[in-house]
Amino acid sequence: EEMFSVRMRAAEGGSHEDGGFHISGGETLVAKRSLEAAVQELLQKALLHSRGDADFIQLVMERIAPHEILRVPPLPVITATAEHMHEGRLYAMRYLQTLCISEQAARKGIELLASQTNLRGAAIMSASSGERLDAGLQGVRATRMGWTEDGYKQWASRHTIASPRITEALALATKVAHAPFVLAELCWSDDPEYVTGYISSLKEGYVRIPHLKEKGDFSGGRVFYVSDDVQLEELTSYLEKTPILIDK
Ligand code: PML
Repeated sequence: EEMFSVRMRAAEGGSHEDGGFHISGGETLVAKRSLEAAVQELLQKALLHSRGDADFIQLVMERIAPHEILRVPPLPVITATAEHMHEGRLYAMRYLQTLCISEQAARKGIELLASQTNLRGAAIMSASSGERLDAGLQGVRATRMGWTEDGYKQWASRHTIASPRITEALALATKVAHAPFVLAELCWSDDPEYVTGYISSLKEGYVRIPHLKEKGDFSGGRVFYVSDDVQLEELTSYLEKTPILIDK
């Protein structure tokens, strides 16, 4: 069946694609018969995040050649224990180091997310030095990923935590974990009401950390940690272009 990539971006205070303050973004890869429903869902998300008041909402639909699509299973999900932010960040610091991220890079990644309130794309960071490598510090956005209908149903029936936020994050994290040169991803939401984040890797799966910030904090974003032999063009092309379907 024909597949479509659907992407949404909403902004405030700007009328063209690059202008404005980023409010919301979303992403899916669906069969043609689900295209309308997917567009509606993303539009609702944009309206919800902007409280019906976005200056700019962009929805892009693009046909994807079926033979280009790679299918991978979702990363296994584990939830760590952390009672409050300090415990969560300490856990993150230690856990990142078990994934071959240096202490310095782990600290820099956490500091970056803690200091950013409107990080548009993910930062690409050297896992050894903690240096930011994305060109012009513009960030890179992972796109063209989604669940198969069956894959999603099966996953949701086995995971009581299934929610649009978590399944979207897991699809992204699964795509990113399969990226060349990526060792791990660190993420927490910039939504001030949502304090759970995660560290994901192909090696250990998707590890949720219940408290990576305090309520009311607008900071957040994503860091992709990469190995020293990283080829940025190859990595960026995979993240932005390679279509990935999350299947069982
Ligand atoms: C986001 O909403 O922007 C990212 C959500 C990350 C955490 C999802 C989870 O609870 O596992």
